[in-house]
Amino acid sequence: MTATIEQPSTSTAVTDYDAVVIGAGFAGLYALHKFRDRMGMSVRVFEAADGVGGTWYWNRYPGARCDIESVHYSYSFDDQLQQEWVWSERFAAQPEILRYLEHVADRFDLRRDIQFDTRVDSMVWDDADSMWRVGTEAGETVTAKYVISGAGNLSVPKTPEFDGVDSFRGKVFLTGNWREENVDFSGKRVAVIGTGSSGIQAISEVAKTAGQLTVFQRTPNYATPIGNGPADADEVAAVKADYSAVRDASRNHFLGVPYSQVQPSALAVSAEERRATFDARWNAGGFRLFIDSFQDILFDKQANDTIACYIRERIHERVSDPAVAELLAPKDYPYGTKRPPLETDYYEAFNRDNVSLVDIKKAPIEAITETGVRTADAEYEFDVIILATGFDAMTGPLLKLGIVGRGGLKLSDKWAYGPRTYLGLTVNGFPNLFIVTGPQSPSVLYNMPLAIEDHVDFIGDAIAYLRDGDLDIIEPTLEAEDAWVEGALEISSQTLLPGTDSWYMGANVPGKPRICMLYLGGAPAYRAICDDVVANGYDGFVLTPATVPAI
Ligand code: NA7
Repeated sequence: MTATIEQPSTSTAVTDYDAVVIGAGFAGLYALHKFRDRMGMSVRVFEAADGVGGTWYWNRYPGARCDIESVHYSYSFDDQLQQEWVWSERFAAQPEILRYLEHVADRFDLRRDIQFDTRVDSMVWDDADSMWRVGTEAGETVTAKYVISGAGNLSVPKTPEFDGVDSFRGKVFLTGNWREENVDFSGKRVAVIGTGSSGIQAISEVAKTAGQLTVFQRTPNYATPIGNGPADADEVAAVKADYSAVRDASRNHFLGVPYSQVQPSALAVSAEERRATFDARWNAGGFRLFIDSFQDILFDKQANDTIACYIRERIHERVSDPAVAELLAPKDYPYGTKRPPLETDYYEAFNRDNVSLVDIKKAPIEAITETGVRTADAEYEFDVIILATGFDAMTGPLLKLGIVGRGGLKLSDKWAYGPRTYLGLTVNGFPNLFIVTGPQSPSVLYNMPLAIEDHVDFIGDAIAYLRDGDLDIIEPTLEAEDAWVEGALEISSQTLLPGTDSWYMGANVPGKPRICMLYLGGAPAYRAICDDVVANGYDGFVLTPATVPAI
């Protein structure tokens, strides 16, 4: 199958911009540089915040940091940039990542084409003129031939699900929309609700200074050591000596990191060998335990049980009170089927006198009150409540944009039963719309900066192909989209992920369709598919010329 080239189609109405890009995080910044500076397009970026950074702008909660080593969790598109930038820690904290993105914006003179403080709330495809009309909350409308969403996967925090939040007389923070820096918790009675990655990072930090910290946990998590510390000069020098080879190795790895010690099966080795492997990866830190131990842990429940049991044991070793340890140790779902949080001294926090744990599975939160939190069996008083309750992930950011495609088709209607995409990048009925790291691409299970670069490069190549062929519109066929969705779901059904309630499955948001939103075939397989699509002349897409040929 190759692309269909259709005749005729469109008018050649002039647009305000060649492309509108949504968001000025990792995706939007690179997209602007690529399309404007490398392809000569006119580009407008709309950014809701007053600065660049995306995720790293909005998540300033204490302890926020990346979970892939910074020498890998960074752009690869410019060798000078990656050679010159110096990370101070192995896993940089939010302020440093934000500084990096600000540096990138300055270095490539990006800010002049970014319109800050501007939230896009409508994007309507004009069939007659074959262009997007992009509207902002302030009432401005611009037109563009292409729209590229760099709105991210984890950028719409869940609306708090507790009654009475507004009545609380103290201060409420939301980890996913936290802009105050250096908040002082000393002497304060602080609640953290939620023990996902954000809650776990915040708890470890806040525990150090809060007068009293109460953690409300619904589901315990398999958190493992991040192994952070100052960047090791020798390790960094080794990476920089051959950065392109390191990036190639990353791109050839399932998760986009240059790890190479994974063994085929946790069940094919002796208990001693398995333990030695788990110990080595635990000590190395980061995602080594998750992704560089045994290949079958996400596919085989028995293999998963070995690692889940190992982590439970390690939690018990670190928490002094066995009852608290038992509460902190997950039992009801396989390891890795929720995104594994990485931690520093998280479990030790519960050994402190000023930290306590409340099981809200047993006694759920009934309401936030004027003075604190009421659960089914107790009332707690607080000065500060931190909601670390997660995001309307993957689809939330796109559905918030008010996207309407051909013939008035709303994206929210098209996706009423879950996202439907071709390659996680494009949607039938929504011509010339590209989604960077969209649902049904590897996205959050690929090292994000590299996933973003791959997608932006794909989009740039597609636009260049259209330009070179005097083509105007690119849109996936319904057939290709259906096959892609079916294929992605088929792969996910071979893993343990669908059995667990997680944001990967949309299961964390009440009422959201339950469907796996990731392509789980791994980044290398995914890229090979994308390469084939290109090599076969945009297989699965319909490409439409710009003008009706003269008769
Ligand atoms: P997560 O991983 O979705 O974690 C949210 C946490 O909040 C989790 O422990 C939830 O418990 C808890 N939660 C959510 N809603 C409620 C309600 N209504 N009541 C009680 N507890 C609740 O979000 P994060 O921000 O930590 O991390 C998201 C990603 O960002 C992370 O995976 C990294 O990729 C970066 P539950 O498990 O649903 O029982």
